[in-house]
Amino acid sequence: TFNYEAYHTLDEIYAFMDLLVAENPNLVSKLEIGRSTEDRPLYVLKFSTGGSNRPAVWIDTGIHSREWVTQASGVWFAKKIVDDHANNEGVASILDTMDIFLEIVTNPDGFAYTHSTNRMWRKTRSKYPGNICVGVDPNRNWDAGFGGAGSSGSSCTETYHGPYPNSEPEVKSIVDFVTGHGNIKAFVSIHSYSQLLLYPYGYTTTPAADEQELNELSAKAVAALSSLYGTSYTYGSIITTIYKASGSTVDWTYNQGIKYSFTFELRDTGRYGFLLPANQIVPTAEETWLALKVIMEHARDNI
Ligand code: 0X9
Ligand code: ZN
Repeated sequence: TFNYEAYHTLDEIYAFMDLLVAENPNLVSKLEIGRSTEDRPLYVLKFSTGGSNRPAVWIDTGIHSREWVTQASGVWFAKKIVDDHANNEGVASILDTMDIFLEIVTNPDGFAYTHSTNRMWRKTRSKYPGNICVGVDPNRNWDAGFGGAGSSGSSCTETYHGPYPNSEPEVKSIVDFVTGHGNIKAFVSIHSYSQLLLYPYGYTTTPAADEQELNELSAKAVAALSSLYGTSYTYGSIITTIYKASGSTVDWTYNQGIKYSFTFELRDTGRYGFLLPANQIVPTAEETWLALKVIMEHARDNI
């Protein structure tokens, strides 16, 4: 049986997904939304109890490959959705009206590289003619303030935005999926670390049109998260809470009309940083799930 209290390789996570689908064929299916630069499949798990093109929640983990607690939490979320559905509790009622899409390994090339070569690799693994260094920051590559301050045009930096918006297949595949679906109501992109819950914008100080609602929802989500183990979270807009970041995921999704667009930065606040000990995986996933449930329920109740 799968060990949720350990970090896993890409192959192990792909095997986990296949087993989850095989054991729960009437709830879970696996979509391939594209291929990575190194031709790895980009898999999304779909949790659906029926209907067609239902309003949906999107969750991605691991777009920054070194943020290992996020992919590990994504695995735990997948199992939690299945268990809640089987026991008719928790998220089960959400699945009566909404679908959930979960991309666990959003940057598989980077993730494989963190296992094989450099545990601290963040970016994709694309190569462009004329660039000295490999990789693009997939959280600066989106078409929202692309190329602005809070991103870099130098390929050797950690925040290199890439040659043009959506240059990275890992990004473009999500863009095509979201626009093709057309009915996504909440979009949550999960990073680590810093213990933050963030909403748009990152590229401009102009407040989001829904700032007040997003702020109040964040407060509720963070309260739920903290209720489990007392983990303290800060929340607010990206630019006012951390720093200016241009071309980031949730700014693009928000501008597409997905009102409930959020980024999490999971545990911790820097003691271990990206190297969070494995014994914190399950507690991190459990507490995060409480916040996600608040966001999903709010989206469901405001369709
Ligand atoms: O810099 C980032 O991309 C994120 N921090 S991380 O340490 N995970 O790399 C924060 C960016 C804020 N989030 C969004 N703009 N979506
Ligand atoms: Zn990140």
